[in-house]
Amino acid sequence: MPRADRFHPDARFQPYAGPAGGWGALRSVTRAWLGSDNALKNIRTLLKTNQNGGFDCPGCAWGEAPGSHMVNFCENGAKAVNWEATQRGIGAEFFARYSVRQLREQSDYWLEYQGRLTEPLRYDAASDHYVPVSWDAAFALIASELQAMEHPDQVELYTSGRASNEAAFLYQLFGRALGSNNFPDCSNLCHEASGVGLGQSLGVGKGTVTYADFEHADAIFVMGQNPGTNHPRMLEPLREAVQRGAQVVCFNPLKERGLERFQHPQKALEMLANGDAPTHSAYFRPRLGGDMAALRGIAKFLLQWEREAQQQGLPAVFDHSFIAEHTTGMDDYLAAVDATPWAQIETQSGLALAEIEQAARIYRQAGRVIVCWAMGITQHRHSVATIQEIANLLLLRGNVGKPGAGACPVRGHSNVQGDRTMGINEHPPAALLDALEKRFAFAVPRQPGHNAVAAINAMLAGEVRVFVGLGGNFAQATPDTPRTHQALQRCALTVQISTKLNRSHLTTGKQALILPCLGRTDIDRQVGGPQAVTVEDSFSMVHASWGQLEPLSRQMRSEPAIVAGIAAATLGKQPVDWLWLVEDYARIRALIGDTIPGFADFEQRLAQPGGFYLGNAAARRQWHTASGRAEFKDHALPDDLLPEEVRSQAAQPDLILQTLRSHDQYNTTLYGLDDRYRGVKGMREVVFVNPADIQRLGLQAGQQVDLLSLWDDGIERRVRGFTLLAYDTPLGQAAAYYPETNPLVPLDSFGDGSHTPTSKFVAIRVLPARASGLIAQAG
Ligand SMILES: Nc1nc2c(c(=O)[nH]1)N[C@H]1C(S)=C(S)[C@@H](COP(=O)(O)OP(=O)(O)OC[C@H]3O[C@@H](n4cnc5c(=O)[nH]c(N)nc54)[C@H](O)[C@@H]3O)O[C@H]1N2
Ligand SMILES: Nc1nc2c(c(=O)[nH]1)N[C@H]1C(S)=C(S)[C@@H](COP(=O)(O)OP(=O)(O)OC[C@H]3O[C@@H](n4cnc5c(=O)[nH]c(N)nc54)[C@H](O)[C@@H]3O)O[C@H]1N2
Ligand SMILES: [Mo]
Repeated sequence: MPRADRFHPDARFQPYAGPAGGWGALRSVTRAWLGSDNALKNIRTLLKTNQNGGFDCPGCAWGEAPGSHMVNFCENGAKAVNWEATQRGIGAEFFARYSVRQLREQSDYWLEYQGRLTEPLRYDAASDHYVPVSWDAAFALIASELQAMEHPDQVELYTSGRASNEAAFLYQLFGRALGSNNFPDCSNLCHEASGVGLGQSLGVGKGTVTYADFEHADAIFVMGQNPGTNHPRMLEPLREAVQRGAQVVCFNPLKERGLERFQHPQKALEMLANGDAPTHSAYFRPRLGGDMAALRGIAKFLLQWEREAQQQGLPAVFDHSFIAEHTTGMDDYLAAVDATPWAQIETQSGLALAEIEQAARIYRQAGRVIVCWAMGITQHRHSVATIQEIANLLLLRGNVGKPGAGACPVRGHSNVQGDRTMGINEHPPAALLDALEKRFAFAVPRQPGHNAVAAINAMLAGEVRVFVGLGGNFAQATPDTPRTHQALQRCALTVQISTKLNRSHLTTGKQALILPCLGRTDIDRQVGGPQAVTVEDSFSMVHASWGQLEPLSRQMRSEPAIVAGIAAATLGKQPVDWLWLVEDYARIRALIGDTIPGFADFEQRLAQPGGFYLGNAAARRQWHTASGRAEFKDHALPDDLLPEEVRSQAAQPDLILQTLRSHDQYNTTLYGLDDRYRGVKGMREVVFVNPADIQRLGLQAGQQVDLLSLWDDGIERRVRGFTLLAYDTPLGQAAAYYPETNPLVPLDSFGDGSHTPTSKFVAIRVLPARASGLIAQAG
């Protein structure tokens, strides 16, 4: 039934008029569960989400308020849990019924909707069906393919950010014992630029704030992020901040409903009525990719005011004692600020100077400032430079390493940060490799490995024998979909360790395996009894997660057990007794304690309620940078946001397209076809365009169009039959959902220094589709 047809009978577009959702959304979710096959059990499950002794929500990586006793889940966390904790399962019978070719014809939504994967499966090319295989035979097949590699770098070990610390640690140890650092991961597609940018500027590749800092901030900048959908639990501290008079300042080309609500929360209005409301939060709508220019503009105002203050003998705008004691490079940076013309700032940011001045004033007036960001900042060519501009701005007023202030890249997957900490890193720090070598006595590979883009290129070049996906949906999450599919198909063996069926399972190498694993909600029983796993949130808090539900099938295995099974079949007991380790995960945690900084006495510290804080050097004003100081970085603004590869084309772009998430999806997992806050119902193949642009292009709202992306490599990149929706987005700046638009993102269009695909900046042409019908559009 829930096959996603292109034209759903109830497809419609009607700008959302009701009060911005927030917690009221819970009502609709409750209704949805009660109609689900699993409602009561799921409600019980949800009550345990994110609480001590319960499991970590498999939704986002936002952290928990310390000592909070409320029921901590949000609408979209509820959907994530409900999706995982389904009673429907698919095994041999399902795969006997459908060939892989038939499955490929189904939508991504339909594939996952079928339920949990319940038994290990091997692809039988002769019949084009998946058939049951024993775990031992599956492990033996992987081992024989790995042993047949001519070179250790013929393996790609992909990780998606739901993998636990324990699974990730074993996985990286296994890969390095094989001799490779090829660990492409979802971070490469996500917050890589934050890690690189902050690492160079502040000496830590993570955020410097904790939850408590939100309670002390005078201003919180939220840039390129849609928390109402993607981090709903963040709305609570944002609302609280506004209520106590702090400024919440948003930078987003779209008026995202969740952010608007916190712009004018009810209580702030009440306070206004009383006449003593201290706050007016602001919402700025830059061009796609315009944030660096906006930030530079803010710095330019600060510099101007600093000079005026000096001339007039007024209190300084900059925090000179902090700058003198802790930083280096400010003079070069200020020279770069001086050298940036106002006109360039204005055109590139898409903001009026008065708006930038307003933002600068808020920044200046706030004693303590947090800057948060997500994909609207990280998925651009100049993302590293933009993030370093955020760091520059924070440093100018000493907004790092004091309560209520700091940098807050808001992570995506619930344990993506932990996976990095555990060593899922194609560019591992030498200290990690040294520690592994010391503890395990084998020669650890020192050459850097492949990130996601490099992995696709290596597969395309036929250089990869085995691809393993520890979770995720590599085929759909990565750019240039047809090429990525071709890349996976060139492998001798593709292995997917997964909870649910997705297109990566249908994009097979010559041989392929599906290995069904337990999810966060499932009870994980090993020889030593039920096991907890651990995760790290965006605030560097590490805590345990205990599955609560009886697994749907006895054939599912835990991620650590699967990784250990592969490793034992391939390497025997080298360099550790893998199977012994997974009998009791405390044994894995002991190894983590021995090798990963911050994890000494791991097991004991886990017993602390709420887990423990890993610590953060920059938050203590210790700078693990090249210079030993926090470093101002003096990048010039990009000459032109349009890359040369687009400018060189004969045709010029009609629009710039960002690819983003609807309210009803978790990355490539679609929970439904609606996007409530944006007013879309029953469709996903839509493109949001400013009405004036629709007119300029001689098109009509509701019309079907093809989107064509421009890049200078002669490859045609096109998606067909998207519905044009007239939407309040800045002129020239369009939006459409990912993953449907990934065929438009060129593999070679990635961030400088981060290699993250530029998913928020795709130059496109819009052409009327041949078979063109109109979708009703109200309001
Ligand atoms: N329910 C749910 N939760 C999720 C996810 C999910 O898919 N569903 N995904 C998880 C993951 S892995 C991640 S990484 C996060 C993603 O969280 P977000 O980064 O919030 O996700 P996106 O939908 O990509 O939204 C990007 C936002 O940035 C804005 N934007 C785009 N380009 C620009 C720009 O150039 N400048 C500015 N200032 N803004 C811009 C867009 O308008 C949009 O509001 O969420 C995590 N949480
Ligand atoms: N165009 C465009 N592309 C993007 C983005 C964008 O904004 N625009 N965003 C990027 C970002 S930020 C990210 S993080 C990536 C996401 O990339 P991925 O992490 O690779 O993709 P997901 O869609 O999160 O993976 C979903 C699959 O994970 C499996 N799964 C779910 N839970 C578990 C579990 O507990 N264990 C295991 N082993 N498997 C599990 C299920 O089989 C499910 O089908 O996509 C990126 N791609
Ligand atoms: Mo992400």
